[in-house]
Amino acid sequence: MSAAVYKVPQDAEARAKINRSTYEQWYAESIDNPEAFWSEHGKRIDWFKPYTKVKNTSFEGDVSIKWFEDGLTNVSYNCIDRHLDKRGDQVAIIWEGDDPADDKKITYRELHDAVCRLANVMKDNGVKKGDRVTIYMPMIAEAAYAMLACARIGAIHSIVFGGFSPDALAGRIVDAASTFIITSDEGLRGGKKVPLKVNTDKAIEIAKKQGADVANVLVVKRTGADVAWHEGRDIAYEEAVAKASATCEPEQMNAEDPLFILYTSGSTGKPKGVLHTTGGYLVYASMTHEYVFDYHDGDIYWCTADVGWVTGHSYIVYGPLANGATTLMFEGVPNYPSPARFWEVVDKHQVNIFYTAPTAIRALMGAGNDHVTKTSRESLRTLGSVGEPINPEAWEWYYNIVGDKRCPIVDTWWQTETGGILITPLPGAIDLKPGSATLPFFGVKPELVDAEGKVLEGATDGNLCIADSWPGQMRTVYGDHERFIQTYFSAYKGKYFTGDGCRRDADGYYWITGRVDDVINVSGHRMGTAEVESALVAHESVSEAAVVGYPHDVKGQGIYCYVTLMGGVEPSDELKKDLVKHVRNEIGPIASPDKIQFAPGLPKTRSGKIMRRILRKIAEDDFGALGDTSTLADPAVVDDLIEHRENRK
Ligand code: 6R9
Repeated sequence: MSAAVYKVPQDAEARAKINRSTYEQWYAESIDNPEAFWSEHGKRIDWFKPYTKVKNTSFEGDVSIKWFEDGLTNVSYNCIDRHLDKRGDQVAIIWEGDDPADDKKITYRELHDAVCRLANVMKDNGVKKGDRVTIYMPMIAEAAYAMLACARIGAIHSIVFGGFSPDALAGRIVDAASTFIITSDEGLRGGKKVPLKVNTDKAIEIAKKQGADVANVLVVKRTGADVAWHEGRDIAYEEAVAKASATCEPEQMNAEDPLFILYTSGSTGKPKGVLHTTGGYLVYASMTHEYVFDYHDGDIYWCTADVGWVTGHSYIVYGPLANGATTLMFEGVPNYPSPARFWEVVDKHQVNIFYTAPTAIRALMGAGNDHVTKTSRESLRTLGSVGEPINPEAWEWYYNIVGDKRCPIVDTWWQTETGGILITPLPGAIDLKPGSATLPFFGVKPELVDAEGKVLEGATDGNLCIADSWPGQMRTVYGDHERFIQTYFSAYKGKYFTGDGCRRDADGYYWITGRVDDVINVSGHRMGTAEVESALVAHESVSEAAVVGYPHDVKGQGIYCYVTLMGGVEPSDELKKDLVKHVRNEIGPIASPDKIQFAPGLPKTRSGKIMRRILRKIAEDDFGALGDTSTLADPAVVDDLIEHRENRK
């Protein structure tokens, strides 16, 4: 842990919308009187019918979360229409292609045109308010059009990351009972093509067997690849939008009408459909975007995430556009054509605010400083980090080399479930400590609790809970409210449990230490160990599997798999390769196992529970501290696992 403190730079403070005393005053108000605080800040978005009720939330019993519940609004209207008078000709989206020669700028007026046309194409094909639309797209502007078009007509979008396999896509289509899919012929990342339409066709076949009924697939041309065409089902985007009307009135949505579903991994079972609603989500996404990045009118803002993750939803599309910002959408990867790409794009588009993930920072740090220092980066003012704990070395490099010691780093802690940033510095208000997400945002009440649920005070370690609701919070697990209650509100009565461990220091700063459940974080992507295990046991040669994370220099955590083979199957390197391929096919490349160890047996308690604590220690090559193994059914298996460990230092 780093002891260094970086004071708020004077010019950052002078420029900032929120300084330290405003932060303290607003924070106190937001906790002492959330009704009054959010009643005021709810007005930052436009309402067709203003709300009279502000907060109606309970973390007990059936758990019910409602914000601004009698207000009527529309997210697409707030992200586009309301800006047209003042900023019709301002650039809304700068699109930077995978190929550095490929870019384009879309003004708010052009965005309005594109979104209305697409909304009409959906309507003309029978998509109605409340229907679920699956979006499986590369990082092209049409992905943002698709989100906003859904929001405009009240359809609920479910974006599936373009790196997911047909199986993973099928599962999400089935769970959401989507009837309409938007995809593209192919994606393009780092010069490589991603067969999105081929995957979609496969996914629909799989989903059909599980009862899904997909009526239409709207296909955007990206690479122009020759793709199979299903007459009557598939629709060519370019032809359809050219014919469609460019006028589409935004649907009047209740604040609590669903906006989107986004699937995320938990410690058990299938990925959960995290459901976010309309009013509270947009208020929270836009407010955090403005204050956390100290966004000012005219700034060029770039978040490098993919729209397939929540960061892309809240901080590429909804937050920035609600604020009338210019948001940059990047199709490519950090190291293509070279590790200088990010900084070249920063210079090319004069980016002021840059938001990325620690895994990218670590990878670029490894590529050497020259790629950075040969660029100017003078436009940069604020840097951001999200997705996993940032180690102090990477933080210092980001601060000193990328930001030339000028730019505050906002290390933003949040989750798919939280809709927006919960713990973070504000660049003009909060002194920084490398590796700490620092202090809570307005309205957020963190609590550290011990295993028994006792609330711990002062400087301490504990499980991170949030004691009361904030407007951006998820409302339910789509189609399974009981699972919502069980997952987030059953461990500690009356509190939202985040699944993260955390330390609070003597200054009240929060330091997220990582997940305390069976979720691992690989390059900022959340993965349930159970998902990888179920992919492994689906292989004909595998009888049992246990998966744990281990520290990885670039990815943050790597995936370590213990695999027990079926009787008669011989272990081999070939089989290992086949298992890696198999997991990639089942879930996607982001779930590729880093290490596979064949294990004749797994350490289990007498009641049959796998002791993951032990497996984690062995994967970390730290078996000197295995702790109590006396409850194991067969302690001898541990010796074999240690002897054949893959991570020998
Ligand atoms: C936004 C996002 C959520 C999990 C979360 C935590 C980890 C995210 C972090 C961080 C330390 C940060 N996490 N940001 N850990 N410092 N600044 O990443 O959502 O994909 O749902 O992941 O990521 O463990 O619980 P999601």
